[in-house]
Amino acid sequence: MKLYCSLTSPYARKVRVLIDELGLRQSVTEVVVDPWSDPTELLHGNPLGKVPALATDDGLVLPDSRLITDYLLAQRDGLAPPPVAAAARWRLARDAQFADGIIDAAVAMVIETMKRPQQYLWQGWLARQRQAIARTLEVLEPGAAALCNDERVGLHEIALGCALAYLDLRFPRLDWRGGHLRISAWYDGFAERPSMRRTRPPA
Ligand SMILES: N[C@@H](CCC(=O)N[C@@H](CS)C(=O)NCC(=O)O)C(=O)O
Repeated sequence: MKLYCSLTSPYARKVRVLIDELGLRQSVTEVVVDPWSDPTELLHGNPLGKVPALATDDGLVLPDSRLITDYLLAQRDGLAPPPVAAAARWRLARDAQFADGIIDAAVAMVIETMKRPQQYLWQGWLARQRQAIARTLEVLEPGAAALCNDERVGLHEIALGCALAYLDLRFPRLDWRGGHLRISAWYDGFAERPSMRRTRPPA
């Protein structure tokens, strides 16, 4: 398989971490591209022009980190088993969606500050994204004692780890740790997992 990715994309990082956690590293070649420069090889398989995109061994190219995750999990089991109780399973699915939402908000802020011409900068939009991130961390904090860093982790943990790492990368002065001591304590350990260390963006 081939994974089209960039080394800073938090969506791609979720997939790259998952690949390592599933022990699929030898089965996937990473092809590093800059989606913003519209490389032909990416557009050929993924007309949406976004990373990540996964070219399967059957020649199909799958866009979107969620779809790729589903595909990889269908190939290989290796994450923490889901809770038996449906309510607990839905809660973890919600938390994974919240983590993805933090990534969406952070990426929206990056586009606003790094891609949009300066004269069109929309401060209200930036503030809205910052508030969404702050509110979501507030909701996740009370349950953070249940976040794990065992041999097998869950999708919600991978997504949250990649979301927080992206906040550190792009917005080091955001201080997401303030007031979120449980999440912060968990993240410090999670960030040292081999999968997270391997996928650290270059300085
Ligand atoms: N929902 C997609 C989002 C992917 C995405 O927006 N990736 C960014 C990189 S962080 C990208 O390729 N942006 C280029 C563009 O928006 O044209 C996913 O989960 O994979």
